[in-house]
Order: sequence, then structure tokens, then C-alpha cells
Amino acid sequence: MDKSSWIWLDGKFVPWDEANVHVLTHTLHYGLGVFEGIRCYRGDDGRSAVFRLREHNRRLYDSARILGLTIPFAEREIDDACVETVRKNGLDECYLRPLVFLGDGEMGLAAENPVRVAIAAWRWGAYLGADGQTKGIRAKTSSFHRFHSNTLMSKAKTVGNYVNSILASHEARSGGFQEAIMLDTEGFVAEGSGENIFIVRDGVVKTPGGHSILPGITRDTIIRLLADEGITVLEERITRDEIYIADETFMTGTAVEITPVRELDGRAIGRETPGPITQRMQRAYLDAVRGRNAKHRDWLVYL
Ligand code: PPE
Repeated sequence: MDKSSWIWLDGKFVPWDEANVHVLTHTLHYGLGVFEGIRCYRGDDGRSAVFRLREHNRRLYDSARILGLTIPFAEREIDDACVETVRKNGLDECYLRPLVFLGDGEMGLAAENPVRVAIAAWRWGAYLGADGQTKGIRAKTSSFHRFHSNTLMSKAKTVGNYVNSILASHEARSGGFQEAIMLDTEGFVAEGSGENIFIVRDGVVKTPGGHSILPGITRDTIIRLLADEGITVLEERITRDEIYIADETFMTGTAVEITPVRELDGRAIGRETPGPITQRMQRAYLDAVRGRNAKHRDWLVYL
């Protein structure tokens, strides 16, 4: 990976190679921790800004609340620390990874070890390959279901939840696909291993809502950008065959941005990839993150 110089750890900057923890760190054993993935972009005016930083950190605090973790910093301190981490590393564009984890001390599920916080930033390019955004990806319906909200709660971006995502992603990749589409426990489409999903048919845009998805910030951004263009998104259950017969399907996420899906389970989706609404949203998203959308400047936190 593209290492940077400094990592913010529990309130102080430490050199990248020294940001280490003990092997008995609680979260390493049991997965109880929460994190965020945020991107910083360089705008056309040369200034860099973190995209929807406050919304991401709000979700970080929501996630911690859901798991019963108390973050030993105020939310604003974490916002500032994120900005400082980008600045201190001299990055103009990067991915930011705040992580809240239980440190070492006691072992066992009942341990109440100190809650620790790390924030790393590094350059991270196209997540699903350079061609993904332009040509679309090939996806496979996963044999692994997204969990029920009374198993692992999906509104929290929990470290341990990603075992489910990794199983699905590995299965898809080993079968020659680029990404998995995961169904919920009732068999309806939920989300990708690290993305939300939108479909378009006859100009109607739908995205799954419900209890089995992570409420994505990019998903919310796209719902708002579509509304700006007079397009309402229906948040409802969708089935895998609705994707087979969709005109367009795309995935959204901080890492993948807006990535079209050109094929699911060996069936080509729509007539062209990316489809017209997908292309409009790819442009609108880039305009927003690079500060070209005056209406949504408040989504940007400048360095
Ligand atoms: N669902 C899941 C399961 C998920 O992990 C993500 C983000 C999303 C939806 C989209 O959320 P948002 O980024 O707020 O629009 N996945 C992160 C994965 C990164 C990683 O693989 O590591 C991300 O995009 O940062």
C-alpha cells in the first residue's frame, strides 16, 4: 500500500511504522470495534476538502453507541484530527480510516479495556480496478447472506461485520467475478460486500432500504443528487431478478464511488454500460466531491 508518514493514535501523531498494538488487543480477538472510510479530494481550485466528514464521523459515533463503546474524544475532536491527519501527511487526495477499538488489558468477552482510536490516511486509487468505473463490473449473487439486524446490527460499521463481507468477496473473486451482491436473510437484495446498490428501469430508480444494509453516505449523496435532477428514488425491497431485467445497476461507496454493474450471474444488464443515469450520477458525484456543485459546498470540509 501507499504508506504515508504519520498516524493519529489516541490523540498523538506517531510515525506510520510505529503505530503498533499488542497481540492481546481485544478487538483482534473478538471483532468489537467500529470504523469509517472517508475520502479527501483536491478541487478544481487546487484546495483539498474532506467529503462529508461530519456525516461519516456521526456514523462512527452511532456505530460506537450501537455496540456500547464510549469513544474517549468529542466528535469535533475526531473531525479535527481527521483534517490534521491529512494535513500532517501532506496529502492532497486520500482515503481516511478512523478506527475505534478495544485495547489490551483483560481477556474475555466481559473485559472493559480502554477504548482506543486511530486515524490513518493514505492514497487509495480505483477500488474495483481501473476499468470498473468506465466499463462496469461483473457481479455474482453471493451464497453468503447479509446478517439479520438481530444477529449483527447493520447500522453499525462494525469491524467483525466484515467477516461476512470478506467471505462474500472472496467467493465472488474466486469464481472470476469482481464483486458479490448479497441477499438479506429473507432473500431480497441487500448490498455489495462494501457498497450499496441502485437499479434503474424505465427511468424509475430503486435502492434497498431496510434493516440489512449499511446506511451509506454515498447512497445518501446519490439520493440527494438524483432529487436535484427531479428523480425520486424508491427505497424498497428488490429481488435479484429485478437486477437481471434492470436497464442499469450501479454500486455506491466511498471506496468504489459510483461503479456500474454490467453483469449479474452471467446475465448482461441493460443495453450499455454505464447507462445514462449512472453516467449522470458519476459526473454529479465528481462535481460534488471536487467542489463544482455550489448547492452542496457544505458537504466539503476544506483542509
Ligand atoms: N455497505 C457496506 C457493507 C460498506 O462497507 C460500505 C462502505 C457501504 C455500504 C457504502 O458506504 P459509504 O462509504 O458510506 O457510502 N465500504 C467501505 C469499504 C472499504 C474497504 O473495503 O475497506 C468504503 O467504501 O469505504
